[in-house]
Amino acid sequence: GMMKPKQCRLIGVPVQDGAGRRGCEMGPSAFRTADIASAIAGLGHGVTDLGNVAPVALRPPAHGNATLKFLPEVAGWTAALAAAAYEASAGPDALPVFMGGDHSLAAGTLTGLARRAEESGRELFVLWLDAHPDFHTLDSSESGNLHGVPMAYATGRGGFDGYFPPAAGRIKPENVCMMGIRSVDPAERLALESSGIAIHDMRTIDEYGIAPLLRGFLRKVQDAQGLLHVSLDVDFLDPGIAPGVGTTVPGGATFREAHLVMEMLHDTGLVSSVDLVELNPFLDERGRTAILMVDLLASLLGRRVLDYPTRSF
Ligand code: 6HN
Ligand code: MN
Ligand code: MN
Ligand code: MN
Repeated sequence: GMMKPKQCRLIGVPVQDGAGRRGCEMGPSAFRTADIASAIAGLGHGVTDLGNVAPVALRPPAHGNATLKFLPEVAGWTAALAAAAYEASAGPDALPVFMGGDHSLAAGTLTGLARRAEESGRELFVLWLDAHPDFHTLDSSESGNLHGVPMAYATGRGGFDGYFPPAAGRIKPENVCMMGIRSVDPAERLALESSGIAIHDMRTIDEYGIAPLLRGFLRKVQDAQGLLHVSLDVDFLDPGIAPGVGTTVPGGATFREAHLVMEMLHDTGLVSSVDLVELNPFLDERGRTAILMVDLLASLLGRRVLDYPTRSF
């Protein structure tokens, strides 16, 4: 049923080294400027701003893929974030919200949350809302931008040992559902085919509608009484409504599709943590993308237009 009052914990992650363009380090400031804390508190949830995470210093060896950028820095963020995510997810009502920062931060949050889930005897599920699957290994990345690898790392694909920290916990690929996908590199496509990850690309969403596809996944999470992490990349949204991101891809989710996903998530009461990633305030227009992301989080946390009777999904 519906989401109960949560203890929301805001965690700023000013990482931009994983993205191809500078600016995501300003993301946490933009979310605070858009008054994310008041939006949450106004819905009856507790909210504590834990401030920003800082990376630890790691010195992995040089990697054979010479295109990789900022490998030591992203590895250091991953170690710090796995610990931060594990800590911030303690307690039955905890709902950490990681304010990015580029999507490389999910290497840390997913693995730290997976460790928490393992210790509490629950399955961790992941709803990945993104134009991209971010399923490259360190070897297969062509751009060298490490925001393209977190899902591969968190699901235990090979080649990270000795470069990234040992994963704190692992996500089962069968527990991952991706929606909004419309830009996939050849190496990712090949690896996804045999991965067990459920992928609802934009073509499938256009054809079947986003609600039935999401409902199928949420039933699975509910049947397992799982924990549910939502990783929301700004580029899940159509660039026409969300210009503040470095990796725009045409044909993204509409305003109502995105809100509907959040409203349905609220009605399940299953969400236990959220990443808000890839916001680049340097590319935004008068804060509109930051405000939209905060409004989407508000829908996930119970904002509604009318006081409907509780809906099952
Ligand atoms: N993101 N597949 C592309 C690359 O550079 O590896 C795009 C990655 C986008 C990353 O969406 O967070
Ligand atoms: Mn992404
Ligand atoms: Mn993306
Ligand atoms: Mn690529």
